[in-house]
Amino acid sequence: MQADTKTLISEELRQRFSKAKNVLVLSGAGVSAESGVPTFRGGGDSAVWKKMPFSVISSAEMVERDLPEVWEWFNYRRGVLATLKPNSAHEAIARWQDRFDHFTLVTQNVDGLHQAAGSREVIELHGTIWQARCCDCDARHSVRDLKFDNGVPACFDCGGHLRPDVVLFGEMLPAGAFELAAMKAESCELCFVAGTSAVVYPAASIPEIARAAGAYVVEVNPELTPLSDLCDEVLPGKAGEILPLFEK
Ligand code: BV8
Ligand code: ZN
Repeated sequence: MQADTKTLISEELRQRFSKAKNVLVLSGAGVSAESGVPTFRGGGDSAVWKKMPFSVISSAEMVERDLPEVWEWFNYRRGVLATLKPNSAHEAIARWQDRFDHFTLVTQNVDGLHQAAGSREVIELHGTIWQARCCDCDARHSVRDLKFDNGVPACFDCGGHLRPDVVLFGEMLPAGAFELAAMKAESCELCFVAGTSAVVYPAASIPEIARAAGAYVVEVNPELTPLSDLCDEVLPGKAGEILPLFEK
């Protein structure tokens, strides 16, 4: 169903959008869904690798137990991503950064599609699939440079094992990323929560922080989430259809 520009966005929200000086967007996997990236939850729990749910294959335990298998899963995902392009949701969000005096994009996505659409200074709470990190010395290397002998690439600095530079279940977020996002959430006046099931913490606390600090919080999602009740407005539908309507 095509989103209807007249009925979907309230007059109050249009006014707030046109006057806002400080806006924050928290994005999740649903923002990349219209590009063809499978989401993790909803839509049939589609992220499964060799019969393992993603919460098993994308876990800190799996890095300890079977790092080559973890690389195989991430190599497969990068292969899929390499063929995909940003969609109209990524593009709208990229345009918004030049529209407001202060704009912050916080993403849980590791796919790099926001940057591909032109977004700058993206706060990547869960890291990026396009970078590897050394298990021994913590050095970061672009995955484009890696050589996969025996399934696990070696660090160019110390020769240690590299792993994907993403935040797996049970792992800490990158130093300072959540703190920066929380600080921005405290000062924004309008907060969009787009394409996230809002069940993974601490990411899901960003809109809670914004709301507690007085921001107007708007959810964009075809499904309700645990956050829906806290939101001032819920726009039911696809991010790629709804977000561009704000400029019409
Ligand atoms: C940590 C790996 C500190 C990367 C992922 C409080 C209570 C209970 C548990 C916890 C808690 N606080 C922390 C935890 C533990 C845990 C957690 O949250 N567990 C939950 C699930 C119970 N959190 C952690 O472990 C975090 N670390 O807390 O560190 C610590 C550490 C150790 C000891 C003590 C403290 C780390 C979390 C990182 C998780 N990493 N994956 C990878 O392989 O890619 S999870 C995964 O979920 C992705 O990374 C993704 O970023 C994240 C969130 O998912 P969403 O983006 O929301 O996507 P999802 O598929 O769920 O939903 C899609 C949505 O889109 C749906 O709502 C759908 O309706 C919608 N949609 C679909 N199409 C569209 C659409 N919307 C708009 N438009 C469309 N077209
Ligand atoms: Zn190293």
